[in-house]
Amino acid sequence: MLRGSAGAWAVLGPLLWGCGLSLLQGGMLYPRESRSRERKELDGLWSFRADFSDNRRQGFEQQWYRAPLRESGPTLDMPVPSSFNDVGQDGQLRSFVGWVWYEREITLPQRWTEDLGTRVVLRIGSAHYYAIVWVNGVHVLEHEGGHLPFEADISKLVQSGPLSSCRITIAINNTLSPHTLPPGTILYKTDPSMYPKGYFVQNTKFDFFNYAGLHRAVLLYTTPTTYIDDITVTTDMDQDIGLVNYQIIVQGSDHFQVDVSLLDEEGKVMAEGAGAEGQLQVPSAHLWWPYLMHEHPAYLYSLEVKLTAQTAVGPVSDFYTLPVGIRTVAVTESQFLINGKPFYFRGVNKHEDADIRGKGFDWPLLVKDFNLLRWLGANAFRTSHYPYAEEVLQLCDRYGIVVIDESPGVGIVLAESFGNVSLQHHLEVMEEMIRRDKNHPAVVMWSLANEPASFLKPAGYYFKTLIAHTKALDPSRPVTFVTNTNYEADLGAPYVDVICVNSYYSWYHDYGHMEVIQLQLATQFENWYKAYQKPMIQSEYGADAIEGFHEDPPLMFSEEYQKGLLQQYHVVLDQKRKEYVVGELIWNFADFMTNQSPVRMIGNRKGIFTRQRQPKSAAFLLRERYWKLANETRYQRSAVTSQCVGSGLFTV
Ligand code: BDP
Repeated sequence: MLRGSAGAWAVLGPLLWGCGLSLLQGGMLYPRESRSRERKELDGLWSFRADFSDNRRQGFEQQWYRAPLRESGPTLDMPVPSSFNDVGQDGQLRSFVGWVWYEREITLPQRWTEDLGTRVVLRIGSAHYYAIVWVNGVHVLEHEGGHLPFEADISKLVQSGPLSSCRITIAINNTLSPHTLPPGTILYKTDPSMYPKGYFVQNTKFDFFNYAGLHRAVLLYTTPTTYIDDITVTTDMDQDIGLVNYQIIVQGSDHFQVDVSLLDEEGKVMAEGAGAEGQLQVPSAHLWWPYLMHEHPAYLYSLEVKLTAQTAVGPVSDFYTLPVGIRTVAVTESQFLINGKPFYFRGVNKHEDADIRGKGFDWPLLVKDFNLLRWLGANAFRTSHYPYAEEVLQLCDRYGIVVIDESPGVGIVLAESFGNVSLQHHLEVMEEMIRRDKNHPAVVMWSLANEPASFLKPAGYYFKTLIAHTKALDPSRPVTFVTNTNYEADLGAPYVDVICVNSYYSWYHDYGHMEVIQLQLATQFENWYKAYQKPMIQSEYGADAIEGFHEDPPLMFSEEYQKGLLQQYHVVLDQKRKEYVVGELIWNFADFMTNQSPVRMIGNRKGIFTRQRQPKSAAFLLRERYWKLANETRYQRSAVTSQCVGSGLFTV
């Protein structure tokens, strides 16, 4: 039975989006250059200071934003994008909790400050966790949430008089509370015989280091004052005709014309339309297929949008080009379908994490990771446990790597984190996330959370509401959250489309006893399926291994144990994938940093690659498996070979 046909969603989608369901103002298109748009990247060295004062509020009390930061005290050079934690030699800064201050002075092109027909926007890709922004000492914006972009129109400020430079100050606080996403708590330790006055620590219930700072690009971009504010695209198929539904939001004028053209990869116009809303039809459409599922995966069209408007200052044009992949997604009782064909997630869980830069965006790392994914023969990953940089999703679109896009709802375990304040924030985060990521063909499912305490009483209402809202915002994609709760106790599971379960048999319990894995895993799948008849994904499984540690017979933390544990899982996955298991995502792609603890040896070592992206034995095992699976789920004309991975092409 089809739970929701892509066709019905495609019709409903634009209608619902048009109803103004969203609480958010404005779109969040990726800032691309075009004939009418320029960008100025502000990556590089910023001035930086952490506020070590007892109450962490000295920066506000002394108004550090009013004058250049160097005038209120010493500053450090801080690279952007990067976490601030690991670039220095100061242990106190590494574990700092509170407000840090970033500042950058820039010179603006003359036209930007003089042409009143130009709109200048400051865009911050992500600032973890709470950010306040000033331009030339004037407060322009605040944002909560460390993983999604936010922006402010600063035209008035930079066009208010003769001015060629502009000072941007950003104060960022990494403190987490029971109502933030992810949640956390501050614990004051008051025993004077053990701790100095005012001593506190930040506790979290998630297993990665709470890196902080300006993690993604900060930039300025321009548009005309009448501009394309948002584009929403959904796609469908009618026989071999690709249907591209589009809706365009324009700001700045009520008198405008919108023209759209859809170009193929050769730049040939395949369909044209006029008006802010409509449907384009592409005969003999090339579908967007996942990696290794087709001889030409990840086919992308370009939607060229042209806006023309009459304004007080004369005619204005704005241009924006959006990559579009035509594909459908649907879920049955036992299958996950992409373009009507069963899709099996052969993949990984990742983290945004690396030496020195922490969670700072880094192109070489990103390209390396995609080369490793394709070397593995993987076709999917989950953005555990927060939305990743937009550039990551762009590469997924280009390479056909399917994404389960996860919100920062990780570690929701306190009862108070299921209350209305938290729920309201989670609803807003889903809006921000869908607003940013809705047009990526690679994104096939939303994940709302990881391992919440979904057995707690308020969890039922929480997930029911959250899932309904997410589906109303985007009826075109299935919704899930990742659980480790017992199947009988889980109050959120009734509302998801796909059951995603994490389990660590023979690791966190029955340790050292790999012989119990098959029985326990088979029981897990059977119980869940009997209860829900929904497709299932093994969304995490794995074992720590320190590279170079060898023990045979296998002992925990050796490469042999990690490999052996995965092999036991694979036996059961091979049985159940013939029935209703639609995917397996290893925990984790690479080793990553965590808080210090007696069970973490410089971070979590469950990577099949080291933190420096070198393979452990398990990586070769998985590579063999994934290429074998790719050959089995043959939609292709003949076997694929791993040799073709270098070119990213698939040969027949
Ligand atoms: C899972 C969590 C993941 C952890 C993993 C582990 O979802 O974030 O890193 O356990 O303990 O329960 O390695």
